[in-house]
Amino acid sequence: MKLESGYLLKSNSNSKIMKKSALQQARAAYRPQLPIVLTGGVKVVEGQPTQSVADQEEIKKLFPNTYGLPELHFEKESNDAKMEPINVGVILSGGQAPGGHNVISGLFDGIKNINKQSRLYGFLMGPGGLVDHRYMELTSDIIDEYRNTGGFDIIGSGRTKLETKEQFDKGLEILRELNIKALVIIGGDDSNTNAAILAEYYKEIGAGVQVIGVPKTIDGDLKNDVIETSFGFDTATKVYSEVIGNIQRDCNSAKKYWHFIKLMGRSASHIALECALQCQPNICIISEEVEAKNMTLDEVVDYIADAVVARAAQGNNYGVVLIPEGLIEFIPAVKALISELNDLLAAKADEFGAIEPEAQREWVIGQLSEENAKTYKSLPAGVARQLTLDRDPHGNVQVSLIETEKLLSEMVGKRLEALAAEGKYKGKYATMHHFFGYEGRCADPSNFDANYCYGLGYTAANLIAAGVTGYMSSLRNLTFAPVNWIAGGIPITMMMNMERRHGEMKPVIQKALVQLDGAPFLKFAKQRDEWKYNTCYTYPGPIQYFGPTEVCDQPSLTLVYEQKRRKY
Ligand code: FBP
Repeated sequence: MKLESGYLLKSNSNSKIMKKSALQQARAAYRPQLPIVLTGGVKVVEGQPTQSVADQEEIKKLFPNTYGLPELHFEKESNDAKMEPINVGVILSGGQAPGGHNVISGLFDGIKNINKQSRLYGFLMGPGGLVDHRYMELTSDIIDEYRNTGGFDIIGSGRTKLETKEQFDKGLEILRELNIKALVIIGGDDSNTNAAILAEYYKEIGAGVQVIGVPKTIDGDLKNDVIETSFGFDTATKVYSEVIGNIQRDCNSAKKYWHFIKLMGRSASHIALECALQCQPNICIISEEVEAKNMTLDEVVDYIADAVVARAAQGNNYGVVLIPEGLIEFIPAVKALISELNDLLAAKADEFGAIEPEAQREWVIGQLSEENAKTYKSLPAGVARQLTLDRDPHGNVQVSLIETEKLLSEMVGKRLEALAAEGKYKGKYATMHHFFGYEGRCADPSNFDANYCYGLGYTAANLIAAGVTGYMSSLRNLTFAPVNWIAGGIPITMMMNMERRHGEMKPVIQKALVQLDGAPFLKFAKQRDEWKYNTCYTYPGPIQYFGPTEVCDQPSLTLVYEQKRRKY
């Protein structure tokens, strides 16, 4: 169903009367910087054939047409020959991340540079728009409204998982009708996994449609040796760091609360770690470390209570604790429980669905192994129930719905009561709870994300021009000025391994978790005891869009520390 041009624009905001803030107006004029190699004619240089990160034989068997492709990078070419016009489709998939609109504007400008007659179609509300044939043409008027803005509202996003042949075939109908020869999927690890599967299928049946992925997610867990960071991480962590800094200042002024702050990021703790590096809170829990040290929930609680007791002894009954939202999944006993629950609920979905909600807890306990039933019973009823609720379409527990910050602060409170009874703690313990996630996902992109996203979109257009499929758009060298960034494409199969999903082994992009021997974690670990007992808060302040480069253009500390080792 073709929707009137500008459908979402109008339905969202009645754009004709939409009032623009002063910042919006000034920001619209920002011109993202492109890598120098993309500013004229471009030549494609092939690297060596690639291998998947693990399970090579299985992945090769599943992707016979797109496995082993070479890495590509672009070099400058004196001849900027124009090509035939091309029609391209674009999809925003999954959670919002700052900069998505700039990927689309970079893609738009890139295909117009190939040929002015090229056309861009946006599929509405995520991958579902492709299957249901809901789309709109993105014209220059619409694109100009959204340059350098946050959000995904230009075409909307959704979490429909593209996985069946029927969906792929249904999608192909509309692609053929619109004469679309390339589809760009802007998404996280799961959506890019599906992009690779779609690319393989279209290649196998000779559909004549290229599929290109773009690495998006505030979580920062779609990265590896060849994809330095996903877009949105930089802006989102800057927004959270601003607010954490403000809370720290409030906390240090009133000196009466312990603030428990949960931060988005799904499984990985990259967001919490980056915010800790930026703000120097008293405590930041890193889920990956909890797992590696085989810690129990009680041990995590003891670690926090230790800080509360020590600070109270100095008369400081206040502090800040950062908690990654995926923590609960990383407590080894809970992880084992979730894994069994995933298989159980996949195998007996109908039986479970037919049980009255009040009886579900007992039914689950009766089905689980003894060890996991014990863990399940030990969790507060609300948290245990959350673990049995619907997964997202990719099979993930919806960790953002679990109130870990309250769970921990209550458990710490109980521990302090016990310590007080033993005469080991004298202090006041008043708490505040926060959850930062949605606050940062649609912020106007920082200069870094504005440039990075525009460049990723423009690179995607060049990959389309190169005629390749099953590639992810890539920019590297990101701690240098954008003009020096290296643009190219990485075969998505290179990032894949086999993992258990919904009770079956599936090919998926390997998630990047915090590496405990990586530079960002080591920097944090070196300083955290100092931060824990003393008050060493730093206050990053709001994102600056205009001003000196050291204030406006700095990439995340995670990227800076990770890339220090790397030489190009
Ligand atoms: P993506 O992985 O799709 O980028 O989404 C990231 C995220 O923001 C997570 O941090 C969070 O757990 C989840 O989305 C929340 O999902 P929803 O938007 O469905 O509430």
